[in-house]
Amino acid sequence: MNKLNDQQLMIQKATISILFTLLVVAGYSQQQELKLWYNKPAVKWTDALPIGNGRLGAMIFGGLEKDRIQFNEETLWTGEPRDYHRKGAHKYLPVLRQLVAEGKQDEAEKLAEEHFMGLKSNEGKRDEWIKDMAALKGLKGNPALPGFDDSKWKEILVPTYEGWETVGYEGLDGALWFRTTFELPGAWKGKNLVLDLNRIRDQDYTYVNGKLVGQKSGGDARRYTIPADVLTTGKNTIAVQVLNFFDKGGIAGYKDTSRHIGIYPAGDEKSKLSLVKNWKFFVQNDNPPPVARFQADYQPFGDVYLNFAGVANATNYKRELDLNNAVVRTSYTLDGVDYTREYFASQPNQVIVIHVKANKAGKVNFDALLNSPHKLSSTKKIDDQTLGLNVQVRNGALKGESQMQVVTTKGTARVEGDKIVVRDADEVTLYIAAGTSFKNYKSVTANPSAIVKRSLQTMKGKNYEQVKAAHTNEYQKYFNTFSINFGKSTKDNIPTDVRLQQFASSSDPDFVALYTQYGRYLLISSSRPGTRPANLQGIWNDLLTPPWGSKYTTNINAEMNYWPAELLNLSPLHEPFFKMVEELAEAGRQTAKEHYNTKGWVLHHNTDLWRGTAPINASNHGIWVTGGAWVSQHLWEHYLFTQDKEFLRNKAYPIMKQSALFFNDFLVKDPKTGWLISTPSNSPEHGGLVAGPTMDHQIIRSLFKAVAEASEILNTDKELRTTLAQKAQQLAPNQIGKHGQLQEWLQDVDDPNNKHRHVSHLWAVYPGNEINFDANEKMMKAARQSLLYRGDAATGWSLGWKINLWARFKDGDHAYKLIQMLLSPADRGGAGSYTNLFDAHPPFQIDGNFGGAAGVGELLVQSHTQYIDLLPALPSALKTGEVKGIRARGGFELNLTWSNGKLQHAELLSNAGNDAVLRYAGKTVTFKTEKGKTYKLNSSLEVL
Ligand code: FUC
Repeated sequence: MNKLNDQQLMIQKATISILFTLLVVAGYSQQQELKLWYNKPAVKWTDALPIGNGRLGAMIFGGLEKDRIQFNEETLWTGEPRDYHRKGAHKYLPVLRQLVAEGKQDEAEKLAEEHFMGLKSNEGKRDEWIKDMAALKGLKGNPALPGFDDSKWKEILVPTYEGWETVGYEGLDGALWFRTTFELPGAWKGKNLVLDLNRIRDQDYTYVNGKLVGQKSGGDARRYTIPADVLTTGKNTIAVQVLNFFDKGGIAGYKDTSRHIGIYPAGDEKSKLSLVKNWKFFVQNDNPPPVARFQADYQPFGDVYLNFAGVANATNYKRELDLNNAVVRTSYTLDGVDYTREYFASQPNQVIVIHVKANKAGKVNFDALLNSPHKLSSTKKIDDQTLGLNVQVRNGALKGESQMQVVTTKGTARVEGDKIVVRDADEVTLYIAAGTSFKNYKSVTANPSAIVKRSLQTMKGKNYEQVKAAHTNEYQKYFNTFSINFGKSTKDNIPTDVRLQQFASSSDPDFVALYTQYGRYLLISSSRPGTRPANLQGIWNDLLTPPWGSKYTTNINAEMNYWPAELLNLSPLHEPFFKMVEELAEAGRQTAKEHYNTKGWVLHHNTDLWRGTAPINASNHGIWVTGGAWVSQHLWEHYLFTQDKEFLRNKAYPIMKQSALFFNDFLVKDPKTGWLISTPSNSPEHGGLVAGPTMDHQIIRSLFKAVAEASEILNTDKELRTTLAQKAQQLAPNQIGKHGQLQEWLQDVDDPNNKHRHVSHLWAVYPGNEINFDANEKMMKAARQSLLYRGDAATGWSLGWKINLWARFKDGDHAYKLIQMLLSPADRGGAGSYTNLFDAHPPFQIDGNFGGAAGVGELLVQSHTQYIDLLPALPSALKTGEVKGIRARGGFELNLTWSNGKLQHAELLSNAGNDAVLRYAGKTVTFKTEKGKTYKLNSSLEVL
């Protein structure tokens, strides 16, 4: 073969390979299945599939005989509008600063605990209630006594390791009695015994044969001595009065369930007689006084149950969530008839829709119930086709109302008692509307009935197909702005739960694409313009006392929820977050004034529906001052991506400026170094109350820089610009410590073996941009070293953060390893993903879904320096693929295709007409762009 032929051959090969890539890629776009699917119904809540329209959310179980649709409305929370700040707390600021400067952390935290934390809600009259319970109020007879007749009491298996809530008593707090008996072994006669119940939530009075043998409150072990003279030959009676004020209740036994509660002779635990068995129990009082709380909890609203009779022998069962149209479907075959149920949450009509049909006439039969876990709730008939549900939260001001309306084709559907009875129909549609009395964070005067009526009215004259088409159109407006493919999947035919189990050990790049799109789906479903932003669980919560209140944690989690918004082309969905920031900026003024005596506004590490901004929980982590600055950064990022100057002028800048004004007043000079520092504060949830955590300075520097830049763009506040620029210079810099690490604190005290989940001092790598390979390679390497010390294993959101960090460190393979960890089954108890691909902290917390999705985007395009980097951290596992609609700062949108790890083709849409600076594989091109124009580039970055 001569040279020319060789070249020709190469060109031919290259052309074939490009054509092949284009064909394959074009093929993916059409065929891409974007479904989560299963061949069995959900058992656990985290098996169920989520739907949502930003305001209403629901989890679909798809049970054959009993289908459950657990739903939420985003404004149903405990609590009420109130002041959260502590008046005059700032008087303690100088002494707190002094104490942390002197390294007297314990003293500082103790003082802060007493005088510097925000205010809790009012505590009820606990002592009075306890006295009443002790006086056996509401009881006939005394259950402590052996002769008491408990024959009418119910039974419960004791212990309930995770609280009695988990065995059918959700929402139950109060005073309960538990009774059981045991036979005294002959050999134990005359001996003192030990009754070991270990953990009881919250307080107990424990009796043996009517004699009080112990009482305790809190988490201490219950190991009570029973004097020999209390015991009798034969049968002995144990009676425990348990008082539970809030959250999990009951005799909880041992966390390690292989250890048993029981009774044994003192000093001889080995011969313990197990008391793990059914005990008798009785609710003496289920209305304990309210518990004082720093912030409120997001609440479940209700449940729809659909009961289908005689379906146990169904075949072909399948349930699925189709991300392309945001519809969940359950299908099965029975006696030759195909049945389908479809469920979606419509934004245009503000209802949850359930549609049941069969492919033969008159075959749809079921009963539909509407109820709620709230104690104060009731179901009633509204009219022949409509059931109504009223709820009132305990410990709060809000009321909610819901209605479920039925529409049938043929057959009958009527309200009978507390259910809708459907018989012999061809097709049935249920519309569920809900609203609450929440008007805004200062008022609870909205009218839930009016909201419900309005929703139901929008459907008048429309059939199911029309409602569904309107839903799909509206949803796809967001969803279709972006697509991602990593090659045709060979795993579409495997149920998602099995695919999840296999992911880490198999090659399934398409699963990463599905996961990324699922992240976008979850954001669309929990955060539509005009709604509240996604909270710790998005919009999905079935618990009255959810983990961390299912609120907004602002030292990482709330922000992480919005990491995909700009990058993955869902910019309009950032709006609810901005609205919250606007409200926080308002509420946080008071907190700034009362706690710090400064101008501007401050937000600490949590907020809730009522926009609490003061420090909560405990002084060792609740006093962290840069929440406001971090959430403000999102406004600036929105501007960077969209180049929307009106937004910058009217929305973003005023809030960013006020946040900067807070820090302008707040920062103090460190006597030792002369730097400006943030004190007192905390490196989120790590290391207690300190002076000058690195993260704070990174965030504040970034804010000052953004405000200065924005003021220049808007041509305003020249003086402030100069001040902030100067102060940014004086702020304590990032420092490299003795282990080659980026220091987390002012002092070089990092422990390289520390595996804490928060990686706060890496903020300037991601989501910030101060530390990067272009600007400061040495510091970037130190940051990388810090991350290596922290290790890979982490909670769900921490994995999500680390994926983004490894992307910024341009190490796609390391990022991919963490993607595999995030996409590993969590049902074994660790971090990862549940069956429905919800992120597991554990427990469920949605931030990891969003952090993970953003991280995948960050592997493909980065724009946080002056360059738009194409495929900056492509993992070898994702070596062929295509992304469309991914966005870059400067107002750009990109489509990229790559094959065998090499860029093949790029398209750049310029939305703002800025100059484009693209970089790929060490090569940079710069060119002018025109607004609205698309530029095509080849694999060598030549504009075609
Ligand atoms: C922060 C984290 C926890 C959890 C909570 C909601 O406090 O440190 O891990 O994610 O938020």
